[in-house]
Amino acid sequence: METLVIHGSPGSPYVRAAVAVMVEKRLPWRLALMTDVALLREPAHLARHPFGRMPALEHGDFVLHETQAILRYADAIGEPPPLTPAEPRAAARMNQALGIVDAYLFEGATKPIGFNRLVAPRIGAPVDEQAVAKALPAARHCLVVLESMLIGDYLAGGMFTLADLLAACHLAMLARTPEGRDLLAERPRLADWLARVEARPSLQATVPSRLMAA
Ligand SMILES: N[C@@H](CCC(=O)N[C@@H](CS)C(=O)NCC(=O)O)C(=O)O
Repeated sequence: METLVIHGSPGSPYVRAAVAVMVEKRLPWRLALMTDVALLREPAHLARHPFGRMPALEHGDFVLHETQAILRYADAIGEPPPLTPAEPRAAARMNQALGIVDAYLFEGATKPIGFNRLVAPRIGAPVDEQAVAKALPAARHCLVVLESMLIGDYLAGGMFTLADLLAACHLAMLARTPEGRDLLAERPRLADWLARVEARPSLQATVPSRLMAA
């Protein structure tokens, strides 16, 4: 199998998920490090990702962007077990959780809180305290809803799915901020689920500091 090349930086929860799925599915992968956000606007990257974001995947002459698409592609071509339930309602729950992560958790919480607490200080950008404070109710709501989906051990029931993988990458980033730690402390069942998912070899192999060295 040809190596799957993921373009992005280790600090991104989406990039982490794209690499973690390669580990879960025992696919050969390589991270093409994007150390500077200016690279996102370069023609070479825009050809891979017309929205100038990360990750982008190259697999031979096949190029793909959007993390959900990358997760599903890896799940389809990698080794078993599948990370998508066969049972329609469980699959629908997985899709619902993936949608929540993209539409609400990332936009409402990981992005404003994670950027201002983790990225801005590192790159010398101003920290927007108002944006952090404004994000807290939406972040709390996301955590309440995700916790309510934990009827079984995982977000879509009894099996670990792509939704657990993506949501854990986002919540792990949030948990590295003081606000995220407090919000997770309010939700012990979700915190327990996060600890279980983060203990998986795929998540362990992709903590940002390890990915940077990969
Ligand atoms: N819908 C995209 C979102 C990807 C995304 O927003 N990635 C962030 C990093 S976590 C990014 O590229 N940010 C750079 C920017 O917005 O300029 C996906 O699912 O892959």
